[in-house]
Amino acid sequence: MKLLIVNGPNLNMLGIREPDIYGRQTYADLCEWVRSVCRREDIECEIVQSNHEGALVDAIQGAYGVCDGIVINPAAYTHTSVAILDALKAVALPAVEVHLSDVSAREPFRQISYAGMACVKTIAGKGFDGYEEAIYYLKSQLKSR
Ligand code: CA2
Repeated sequence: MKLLIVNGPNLNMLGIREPDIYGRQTYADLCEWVRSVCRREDIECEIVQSNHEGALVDAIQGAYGVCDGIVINPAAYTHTSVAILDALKAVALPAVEVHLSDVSAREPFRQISYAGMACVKTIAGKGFDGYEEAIYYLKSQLKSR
């Protein structure tokens, strides 16, 4: 089983600013956490982070025929990107949307999620643990197919 983990703009800045919202751990810590969960679950993973919408679309398209599922935190593109929504629909892989913060309790502009419209589940407000929950969820869904 192989999962693509996609992280959007500014997530590479984790731990540097806004620790009250996103915590003090860095992006490298997040990648290590995801890798350790996947190792434990015997899942192969590829982790991609980009600040560029097209690069995120390319990464999602690249999962077609290669990965079994996608965990995606599109960051700010969550709330703006029809291109990422279309890419998720195009590859038609089971995808779980993850947000570190509880977007439902934040600004009105964060209440819309385009990517979420193509996802089987959304997990928000659980920090790094949200990625673990997403990986477990996809594993259980994929195993029961
Ligand atoms: O809560 C999340 O995971 C978000 O996807 C994070 C995005 C935000 O735009 C979404 O609404 C919710 C922001 C990514 C990280 O932004 C940083 C900003 C300052 C310092 C460090 C990271």
